[in-house]
Amino acid sequence: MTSIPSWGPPGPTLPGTTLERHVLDRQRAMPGATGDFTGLFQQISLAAKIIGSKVHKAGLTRFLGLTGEVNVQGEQVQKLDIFANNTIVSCVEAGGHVCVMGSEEVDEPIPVRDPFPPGKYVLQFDPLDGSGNIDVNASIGTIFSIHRRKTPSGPGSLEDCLQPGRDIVAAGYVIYGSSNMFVYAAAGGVHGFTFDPAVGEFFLSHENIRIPKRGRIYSINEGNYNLWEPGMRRWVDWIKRPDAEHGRPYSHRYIGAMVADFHRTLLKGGIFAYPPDTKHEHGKLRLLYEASPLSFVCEMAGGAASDGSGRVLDIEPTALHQRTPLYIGSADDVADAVRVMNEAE
Ligand code: AHM
Ligand code: MG
Repeated sequence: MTSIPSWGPPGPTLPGTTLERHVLDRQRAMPGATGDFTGLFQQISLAAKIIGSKVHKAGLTRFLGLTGEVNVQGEQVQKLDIFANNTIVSCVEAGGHVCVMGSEEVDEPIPVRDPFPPGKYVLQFDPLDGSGNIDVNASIGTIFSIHRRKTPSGPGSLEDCLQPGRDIVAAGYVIYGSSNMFVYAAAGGVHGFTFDPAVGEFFLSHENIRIPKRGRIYSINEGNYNLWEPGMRRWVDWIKRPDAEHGRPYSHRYIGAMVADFHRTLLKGGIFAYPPDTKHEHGKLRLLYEASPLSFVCEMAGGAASDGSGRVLDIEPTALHQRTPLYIGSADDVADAVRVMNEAE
């Protein structure tokens, strides 16, 4: 017999810290914590695992479902973004931690259905962002944010959804790529977890992510060049103009799925932008479940996010699906973009 417990000293779960353990440890340190927040994260992470598994079989499922939307098991073949939406809604509402949800795929706020009790949080999400990338095996992702409810009790409402990004309690994204990753930001910083398919868990792989103050990459759909305002064109011309002393020209990278373009920007630095153009008067991206959550992640990692004139997190939302211009990434690169765009002619 030995006096040392055979399971070892208290510490991280072996072979690493799971997402659930990470959130739980941080919640335990908060006075008055009830476990609701950890519970909500468990539901989101379960949904992410289910969606990730489906995404990785997407080509096969599509092949099997070619004739008449029914696969060989006789099941309806759903579009993946609808499948992702329904998976998140059913995982999360059953947990009892939210009172209402907002989704890119659903016109109105999504109430929590009977028999599930309304909880104290509000979840907003884009279930499968960049879903056009599925057909070409490129990365796609899920984006989410969590607010506390504003209405005092009962079913949640639109009022609970229309909250500025600065009041987000936690936000993050899941990227379905060469590996699946879950990145979340809360009061304790920004942390990334990589999915181990053999164990079926997300394990901490990127602790306390900090975005570089300046990068060397810009990310934008430059096919829209002639649809932009002159200030926007001026900034892109400037960032491409050789200036060895200041590290220009920057390299250009654009996957066309914001989660993937943002993930690279977060890790390597630089800037991602979706400005207004003649087709998209207010930009293309949606404030509540695309721009706001990623702006929260970016600021928590030391970066910045602007709509061209002010902080994205300070925009007061007026509609569930409203759009906003977005310039997000390294603090110095976002400041340069706003300065050059707004310079007098
Ligand atoms: P989606 O929510 O319909 O997928 O659209 C959002 C996506 C972003 O992921 C991406 O940054 C952008 O649309 C790409 O748009 P574009 O093809 O105009 O460059
Ligand atoms: Mg989207």
